[in-house]
Amino acid sequence: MMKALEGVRILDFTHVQSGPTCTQLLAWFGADVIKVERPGTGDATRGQLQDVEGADSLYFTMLNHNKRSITLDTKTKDGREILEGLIKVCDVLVENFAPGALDRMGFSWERINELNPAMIVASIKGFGPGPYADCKVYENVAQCTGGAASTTGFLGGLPLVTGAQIGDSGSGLHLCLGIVTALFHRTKTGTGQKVSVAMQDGVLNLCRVKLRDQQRLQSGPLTEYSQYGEGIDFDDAVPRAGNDSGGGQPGRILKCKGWENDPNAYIYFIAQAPVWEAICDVIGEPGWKTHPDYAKPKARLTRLNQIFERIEAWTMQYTKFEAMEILNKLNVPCGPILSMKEIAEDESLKATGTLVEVDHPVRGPYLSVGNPIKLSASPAEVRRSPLLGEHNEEILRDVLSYDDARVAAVTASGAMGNPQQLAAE
Ligand code: CAO
Repeated sequence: MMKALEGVRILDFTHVQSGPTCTQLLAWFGADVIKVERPGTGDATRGQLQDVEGADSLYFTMLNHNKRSITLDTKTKDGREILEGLIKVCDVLVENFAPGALDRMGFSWERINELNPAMIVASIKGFGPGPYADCKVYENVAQCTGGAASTTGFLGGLPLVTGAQIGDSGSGLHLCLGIVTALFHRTKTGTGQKVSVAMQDGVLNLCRVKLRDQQRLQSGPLTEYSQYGEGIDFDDAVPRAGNDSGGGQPGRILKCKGWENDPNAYIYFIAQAPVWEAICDVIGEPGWKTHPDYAKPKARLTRLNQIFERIEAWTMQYTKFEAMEILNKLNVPCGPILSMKEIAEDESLKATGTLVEVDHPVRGPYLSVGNPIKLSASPAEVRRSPLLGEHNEEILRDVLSYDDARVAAVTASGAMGNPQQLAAE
């Protein structure tokens, strides 16, 4: 079966999380991803949060599947020459260096375009053009500057960052879409272009509904927020809304049986209007179906705390899975709060390949998240991440057509790392 991106060659200059998320997706879709890493250390995440001594960390292995690795000091003469060769034969260069690093390396957009006019150059930076354009950025900085932190948490509490990596992995997803779009454009025009994603922009895009609410504030209070029902005035900026549902249907996280000892014995419950009558029946409040204080969604808005307290008295009689089963039959949108342990043991996620067990020659088997995007004619097969410089020689020979003498000369030059160490490997 032909992979969707078979024949596309990616020069992967990414590191840490945002860029590698993007190139891993491209690799899963079938692109040949050549990861260029600094000799000796490689991507810094190889050595970060290590759980098995001497083995690449899970941080690295889980973000770099299906790629090949070449070590290259791009600031040496031979290293630069190899990089130039790779630029000429690759379709896309992806990077997430600090602002200006690629230019300082001698590979400006103009220079790359000169070497390969069809090349697409895709970059992630923390910010777009503007006062912060030169700043280095990590995940939580992007969550804070893109509107996520100020709108996450409880009213009166600290702003909060979320566990979902919307700054890093979110930007990688955005960039990936930009790249395949630019590839499509290139098939029509033959020319490359720059694809840029700022992490702040990516987070803001994911916080679109909060910018919606910012503007709605001008027309009055946000009636679906709990604070409206609690009689607390709104300020001039979107407040933190706890676990309120972001949409037009009120929702909350409610306790389930065992909540006293289990931090995840909760269910997210959405009191969707079309199933209101079924909710009233199941919780034992049939009178609410016709009572003027409860029958219509608008009337319920000022009583959400009281309503959810009553629903919670019902959910607390059941485990989150029992409650889910009962509510699903009634078409009530809901979901148990799943711990990472429960997710890691979920057989249905394993059956679809969303969770995969991967073997690694140094660390042994580990669990990873596979490709969440399923293509029927191009299923993703997850292969382990490369060891540092594992494909040095293979890439020189197969991609750049170097002969024995040239491979030996480049290896001896030190451009790919300490020659003695390389010989020992
Ligand atoms: N050969 C030679 N030099 C190399 C090299 C190679 N193979 N690979 C990298 N380098 C050099 C770079 O050229 C750069 O040198 P200069 O500073 O002299 O130009 C240097 O290594 C460091 O690169 P960096 O500044 O990108 O790395 P950092 O660790 O200092 O910063 C980060 C990391 C993530 C803050 C920064 O890269 C960044 O802001 N990236 C953009 C935003 C982003 O993606 N952030 C999310 C990261 S995931 O949380």
